[in-house]
Amino acid sequence: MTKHWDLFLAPYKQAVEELKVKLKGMRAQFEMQGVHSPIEFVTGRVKPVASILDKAQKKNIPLDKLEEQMQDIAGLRMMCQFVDDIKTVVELLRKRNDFEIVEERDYITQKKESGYRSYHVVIRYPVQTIHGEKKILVEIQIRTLAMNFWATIEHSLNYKYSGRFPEDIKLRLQRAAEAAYLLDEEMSKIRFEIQEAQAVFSRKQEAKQEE
Ligand code: 0O2
Repeated sequence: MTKHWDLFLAPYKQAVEELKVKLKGMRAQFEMQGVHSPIEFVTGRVKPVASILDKAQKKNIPLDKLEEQMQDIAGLRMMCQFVDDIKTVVELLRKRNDFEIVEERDYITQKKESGYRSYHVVIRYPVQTIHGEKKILVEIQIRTLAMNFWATIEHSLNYKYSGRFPEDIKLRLQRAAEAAYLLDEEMSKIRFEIQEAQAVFSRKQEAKQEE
């Protein structure tokens, strides 16, 4: 059974590793040009088998239909400093020709009832294997640091309460989501001040390294 899952997940693992390199590479290119990077950091993971089985059961996905129907077995996350950076990142993804975008879900203009905000791009990514090319679905979640903070906390609480939050926690999470939204708004308003400060800081760092 473990061998079966290892074989099934191998192309997903490969895709996550490859895409981490590619998406981190985008950040490195901005840095090299000395301009603000719309990408703060990138993470990636393959969904654990237990979570795949859980989700398949919840969403009634037959196990022989996982490849077509479960879009986030391979998942990447791209974190941005500012809400406007998300648009820039999505544009950059749309321009790439090493994968095809199959779906976009905007939970920023239409946040989920839980308070969740994020932009999801589902891509079909070609993995090269010894048996030829295999195209798999990968979900890329693009969000600000504030959105990520909220989602990370809510996700861990979800484990504790199995999605059935007591009313007071639900309310607090919704208020926290509102606070994260306001934080993003305030940061956007002083974006240019922040970027100027960051540019000065990185020039100082470079000068130090050259000494
Ligand atoms: P994990 O542990 O992150 O891998 P559904 O799962 O039914 O909500 P669907 O169709 O799979 O939705 O697509 P969706 O909503 O675009 O993407 C699901 C993923 O988005 C989730 O994966 C989370 O990563 C994230 N997400 C969606 N809604 C929420 C939310 O309310 N709170 C948090 N913290 N994250 C959310 P999984 O499968 O939950 O698992």
